[in-house]
Amino acid sequence: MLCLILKDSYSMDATIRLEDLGYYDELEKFRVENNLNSFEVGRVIAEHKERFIVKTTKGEFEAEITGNMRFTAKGREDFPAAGDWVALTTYESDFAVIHKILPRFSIIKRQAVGQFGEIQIIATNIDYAFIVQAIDRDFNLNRLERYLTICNSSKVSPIIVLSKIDLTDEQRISELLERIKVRIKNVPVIAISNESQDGYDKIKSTIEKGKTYCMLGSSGVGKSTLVNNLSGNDIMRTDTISELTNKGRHVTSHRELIILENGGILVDNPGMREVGIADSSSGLEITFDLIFSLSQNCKFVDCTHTSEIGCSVIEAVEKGEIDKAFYENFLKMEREKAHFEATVAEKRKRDKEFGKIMKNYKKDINKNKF
Ligand SMILES: Nc1nc2c(ncn2[C@@H]2O[C@H](COP(=O)(O)OP(=O)(O)OP(=O)(O)O)[C@@H](O)[C@H]2O)c(=O)[nH]1
Ligand SMILES: [Mg+2]
Ligand SMILES: [Zn+2]
Repeated sequence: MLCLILKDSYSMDATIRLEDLGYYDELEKFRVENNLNSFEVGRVIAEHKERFIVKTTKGEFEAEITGNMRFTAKGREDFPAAGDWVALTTYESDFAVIHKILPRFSIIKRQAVGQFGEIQIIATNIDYAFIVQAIDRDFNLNRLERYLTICNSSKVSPIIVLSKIDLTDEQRISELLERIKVRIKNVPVIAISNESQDGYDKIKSTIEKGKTYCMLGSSGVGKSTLVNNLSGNDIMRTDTISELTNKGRHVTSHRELIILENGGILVDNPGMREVGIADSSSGLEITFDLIFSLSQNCKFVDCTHTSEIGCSVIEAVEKGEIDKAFYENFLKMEREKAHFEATVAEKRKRDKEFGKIMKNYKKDINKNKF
């Protein structure tokens, strides 16, 4: 298993408390009510192919899940993920067995790349997500709205970070900030440079003790550099290091969690190339609330806002009241969501039918026994 040894700002101080990792009252209540007293509690700080690193008050443990957990799992969500609180048994050899995942208050997920209809968990129990986009070729409002939607469907508050501002001038920065403002309302935007550390004060002042933040964004936008600089330790490997070793780009390959000196908790993530929508909840409604509130006035209740007469959304686009690209991105993501939901429903139906066949088959076998 590939794994980094994680140091945190508490470094050699072994007296870490669960609260420092973000533990809160309801979890403790759940633990007591569910008779989990014989287990320890820890937080998953990294995962790689069903192996996990769990941090507890005693240190870090490499962990596996119980066979029972594996066999009863119905899908990806039944496996631990970075950010999860788990009940576990630890062994002296730094090894542990995870018995149960404690309730999650948020799950950031997307469509698994190359496996349509499947989901991938990015992180759990996240309070805020820093959506990092660089001012260079990476800048893309459609993609920004995708990230917002995955945050909005999972009760995670987004904060947009515009990075690498040292590579351009004031005028271009204001222009980009203005373009974000036209399409995205009510989401804080912080412009930063990891080189000059401009904007760092603002980032630092938004980070609260005991809250968990995750880094989302494409590869190479500066997520790990930001995490490293904020933590004061060189924990996450970034590109500059790999240039020194001349072995190609060192990208983040798995999810990691660290604690800052001010008590904030950060989860770094590998860059994502695709941000497929994988949720049927209200994510799109929040991201595109302007469109959803206009649609109340559409002539038809089932208006698709594509060609109908009396569509308030189309009217608003024609009058220039809503941005055309914003509207087009909405339609695209709506279609994608519908397609994803249909695929999931189809898959469920197939699984159910297969289950029935197996049941009948077992019955037949049993009948023939007598
Ligand atoms: N000029 C400039 N370069 C930056 C800035 N932030 C990061 N970089 C450089 O961009 C490259 C990628 O940075 P990383 O922090 O590894 O990017 P990442 O987002 O973690 O990438 P993945 O781990 O692949 O997702 C490195 O060479 C950094 O030195 C910045 O604000 N300005
Ligand atoms: Mg990285
Ligand atoms: Zn309409």
